[in-house]
Parts: sequence; C-alpha cells; structure tokens
Amino acid sequence: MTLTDPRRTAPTSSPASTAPAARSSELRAWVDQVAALTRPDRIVWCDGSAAERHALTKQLLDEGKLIRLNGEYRPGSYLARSAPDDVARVESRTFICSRDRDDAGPTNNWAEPTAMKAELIEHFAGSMRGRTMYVVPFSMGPVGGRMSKLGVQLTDSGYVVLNMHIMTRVGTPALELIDAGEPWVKALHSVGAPLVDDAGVRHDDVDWPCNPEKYIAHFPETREIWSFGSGYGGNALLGKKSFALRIASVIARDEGWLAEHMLLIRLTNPAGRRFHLAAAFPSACGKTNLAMLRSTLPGWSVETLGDDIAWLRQGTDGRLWAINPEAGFFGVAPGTAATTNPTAMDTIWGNTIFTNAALTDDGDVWWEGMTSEAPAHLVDWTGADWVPGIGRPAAHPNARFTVAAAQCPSIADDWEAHDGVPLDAIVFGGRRASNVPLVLEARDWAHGVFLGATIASEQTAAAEGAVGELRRDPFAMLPFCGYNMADYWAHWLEVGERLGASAPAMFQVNWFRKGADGRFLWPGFGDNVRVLKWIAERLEGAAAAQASPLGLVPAEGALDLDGLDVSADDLRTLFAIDSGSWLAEAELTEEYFASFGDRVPLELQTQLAALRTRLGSR
Ligand code: GTP
Ligand code: SPV
Ligand code: MN
Repeated sequence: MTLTDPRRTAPTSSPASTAPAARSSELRAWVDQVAALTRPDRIVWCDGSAAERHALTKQLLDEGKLIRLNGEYRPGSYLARSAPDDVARVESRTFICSRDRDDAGPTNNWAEPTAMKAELIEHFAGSMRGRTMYVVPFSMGPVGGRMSKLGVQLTDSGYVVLNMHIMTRVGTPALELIDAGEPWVKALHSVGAPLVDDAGVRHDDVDWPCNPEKYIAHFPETREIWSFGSGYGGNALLGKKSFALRIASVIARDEGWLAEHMLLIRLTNPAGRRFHLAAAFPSACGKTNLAMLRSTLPGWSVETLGDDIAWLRQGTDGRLWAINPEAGFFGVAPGTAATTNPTAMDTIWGNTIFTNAALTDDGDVWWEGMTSEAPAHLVDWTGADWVPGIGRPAAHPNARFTVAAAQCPSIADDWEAHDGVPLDAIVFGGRRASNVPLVLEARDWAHGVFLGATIASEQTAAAEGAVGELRRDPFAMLPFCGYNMADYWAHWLEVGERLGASAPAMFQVNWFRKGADGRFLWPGFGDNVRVLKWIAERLEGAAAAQASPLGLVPAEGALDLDGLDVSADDLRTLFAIDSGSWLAEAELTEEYFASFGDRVPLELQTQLAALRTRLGSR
C-alpha cells in the first residue's frame, strides 16, 4: 500500500533532512513516503552518538519535557512526567493484523490489515506537522550477531529516541547492515499531536504530547509496526514488546526459535559450576528482581544477562541458547529499594531517565517503597504538591526507570556474546496468592509446556485493568504473542521435540503465596536464591524431590532454609496442594483451552487429563 495523505491537495516542499549519502533505497523510499504522509518540519537521521544524545537532551530540557535531577545525587539523570491518560501499555488498543483472523487467535485484538492501514493513514496524515521526524536505526541483540535482528523506528518523539538509545543498539552500524541488504522491521510511531493544525495555525507544545485515541498495530506478515497516540513504554519504544516479542514471535515461529518474555541469569554454585536460567513471569511480577538477585547464601551468586526479553534458539551443539535482545532495563520503580533490589538501586545511580516518579525538594526521585518513610514534601508524578497521608501515591504505580544494562553491577562480562548462553533450565512464575507451591519441577518438556500454558497471575499496574483480579497469562505472553496462542503452544512442543535429550529442564515458582492472614509466606527477593539452589541441585541430580500431583517438589529437608525464619506451618502452606481447589482450577483450564477451539495441541489436553487423574488418585 502506498502512503498518501487523503486530505492533501497540493504537494508541499520536502522537509529539511540530515540523510546520510548512500542509504538502502527501500529505507529511503519508506522514509520519504512516511514524511509525505505525516509532514514533519524536519527529518533527522540518528547516528546513536553521545553528541546526538547530548543535543537531544538539551532540547528536551529547553522544551520542559525533561527535568534535570540534582547532579550531586543523580548525575546525568532526568525525570519525565507523562500525561495522566498515557501511563501504561494499552492492551485494548493493541492489534495483531494478520490476514486471517484465526492467526491472531482469541487472545489478541484482530483487525484486517488493509482496513487497519486505511484507518491508520487517516490518523497519521499530517500527524507530525511542526515536529521533527527521527529516523532511528537499531539492532535488537548485539550488532551483527547471528541471533540479532534489525529495525528502523520513525518517531516524532525526542523522549522516545533517548529511551531507544538506552534500550536498543541505535546507530550507524545498524544502518550499515541495512544498507548491505539485511532484513529489517519497519516501526512507525507518532504521538499523534501535530503542532500545526489543519488551518495552518501553529500551537504551543505540551510537556507530554499524545493523543486520546491510540493504536498499537502489528502486521506480522509484512513485519511492520504502526503505533499512534502514545509516548509511554511498550506502546512507543517499539524495539521492545512490539518488535522483540510480537513481531519476533512470528519470525521465531517461521524460523524455528522462540521469542519470550523472560529474564536471563547465570547462577554460580560454590564449586564454580555455572547454570543458565531463563524465567517467564508476567509484567510487574518480579523479573527485574530475580534478574538482579543478591544472594543470601554464601558461595552462590547470580549474574544478570537480561530482565525482560530473551530469544532462544537451538545451537549447533543441539542445546537451546539464549540472548537478551535489549541493551537496557525499563524497570518498575515503585517497590525498588535497597532492601528489595539493592543491585537495581546501584544500577540507577546516574545516567537514568525516570518516568512518572515523584520529585524530592532537593532534586532527586522518590517512589513508594524506596524508603520506609516518605519525605515530608514531594512533587508527585502529576506535578502537584504532595505530603504524606494525602491519600494518593506520589509516584505512579507503573513509574519506570530507563538505564543501560552495562551500568548494572551484576551484569555478566559476556552479556553481549553473539551466541548467548546455553540454557540449563526454564522457569515459569506468576503472582498467585493461593494454590501454586513455592517451587516444583516439571515431569518433562510437555508437562513444562502445560505449566507455561496455564500460568495465571493477579492483575498488576503494568497494563490497564483492575489490580488484584486473576488473569490467565500463558508463558507471560498474553499481551505479547504475535500469533494464535494455541499455535504458539504447539510451536513450543515442536521445539522440545527437536531438542530431545538436550532440552533444558522446566520449573514453576511462586514467591507470592499468602497465608490466611494475607501475609506473604515466603521472604522472597535475595532468599529466592534458596529456590534457585534447589533447581541447580536438581539439574546436577544432587537434590532430592518427591512426586506430587502437580510435579516434583523438594523432598523433606532438600530446600536450604538455613538461617531463615520461616515457621514449619508456613512452609507446609507454601507447598500445600488442595485437591478440591486444584480440580476447580482444572475446570477453569478446560474452559480456557476450549476458548481456542480445536487448535489446542492434543498433548496439552492429555496433560490436563493426567493432572486430573493425579489429583483424583490422591
Ligand atoms: P515488567 O518489567 O513489567 O515485565 O515486570 P518485571 O517482572 O520485571 O517486574 P519487577 O521485577 O519490577 O516486579 C516488581 C514487583 O514484584 C514489585 O511489586 C516487587 O515488590 C515484586 N517482587 C519481586 N520479587 C519479589 C519477591 O521475591 N517476593 C515478593 N513478595 N514480591 C516480589
Ligand atoms: C511489561 O509491561 O511487561 C513491561 C513494560 O516490560 S512495557 O515495556 O511498558 O511493556
Ligand atoms: Mn515486560
């Protein structure tokens, strides 16, 4: 489809552009077409340099879109405050526009691609008037790596460019690979707030331009992303969820690999043996915390490789290898503290963009949970005065920090290795107040796929919706799978077949089980290393396990609780399996599977039947 502005009558002069000399003709043509449609004043081709970052930062400060934090406390760091209606991913406005509706499946919003593009063209027409359009070439994964992929984002948001600089590898090296003919993904983004109206009148800008009408549209067959109306997080930093998960999951299906919402870590035991783990947890359920775990067990340590996304591919040795395609962390701020995630606190010492945090009187940031006592006065995330007891949070619950992964003290030396790391275990987690034990091991790959497919979690602040409700979030991919979820399960089963005996083992964890009194039963955070230790010892064949209807759980005494203050009662509850409530949950799983019709792999139905048998036979 050609991109033409339906409202445009006469051609206008081309915008000023900083286009470098020799550029891929396809890229150049696309940039020209989008510029003709969106009509920016200027086009800036980004080179990813520090000078570019510096100039852009200065501009955003001048425009009031960033607030410089006190360099004594937070050098090189800035605060951005979003519009109150643009604070999180908008799943209700996220679309998978495959040709066939069934390829998007019942868990995605579907729209017919030609109709969606026609609708979007109406919105993009003139949407960048008065603004600069940035051409942002980037690589997901180290530039030139075998598992890496290229993209170009066109955006009219300087804030987005600065965040892309941190979250992806932006710059000329990526552009050179595109010039050389490597495939790349087209990612078009506009905040949808032109500075010049239809009558040609120029308006003042606002601190956080966006549009009440939002679209985050994906075209899996043509590997395109069109995002309109939002400047926040996954809606706008298109390398992240849109590319590295939604589009990449489709590329991965076609090419035989996996694009996953997983953290990636290396665990080292006292003997120096290393284990690599990837873990899928739904949004705001503890991936960043686990990725940066500071061990409370002597001799055991965790190195960080990634905190949100992992790409998994079978290597020439037959094993499953993983990379983190991102270059930074876009982490949840509230709840991050020296007590819960000291490594994250050390990572964000400076050179960090904070979005929707509160501002202290001495020019630093604050959020709920950072300190046990709130400062006596703050400016909250909306820019209003705030004092303790005022009855609303000072930071938005989905306030985030954007920081380079390289700045993390626990980042592994080889975190950018082109081939990644060989996986020993895959872990599934969720936020479950009941039913799911602290840890269990899958009986085999197919059982692990069943565990992944049946993850549920209580709703968090990372997306819109009522906090606390239980929602199914298979593989933590519910909002991120770019194709039919049932086909995705079948793909996981197929990958397992190919891996055979080289496949990583699979586990399920739950840090969030609560007692009758509503208290978390497990201390969590640094003490989660005790669970990782059991997993590592299982991998070595050293730790004892016992069968349960749900899978293998630690045998009496196998979980290292040395020096930990967890009562015997709480421990029993952490592992309690109530057949009645599990049979009820199996009922819900059956209904959930039924919503996918006959596309659910037979193997998963077999797993569900086997679970019921095991529960009944207790
Ligand atoms: P996205 O970036 O949204 O994909 O999420 P994430 O999984 O990286 O989220 P993050 O690690 O920031 O999760 C934050 C939430 O998990 C906070 O509410 C933490 O307090 C909570 N959390 C993390 N680890 C633990 C734990 O071990 N125990 C308990 N009780 N809460 C935890
Ligand atoms: C998530 O919601 O899982 C995130 C944050 O990691 S965002 O990038 O905004 O999607
Ligand atoms: Mn995430």
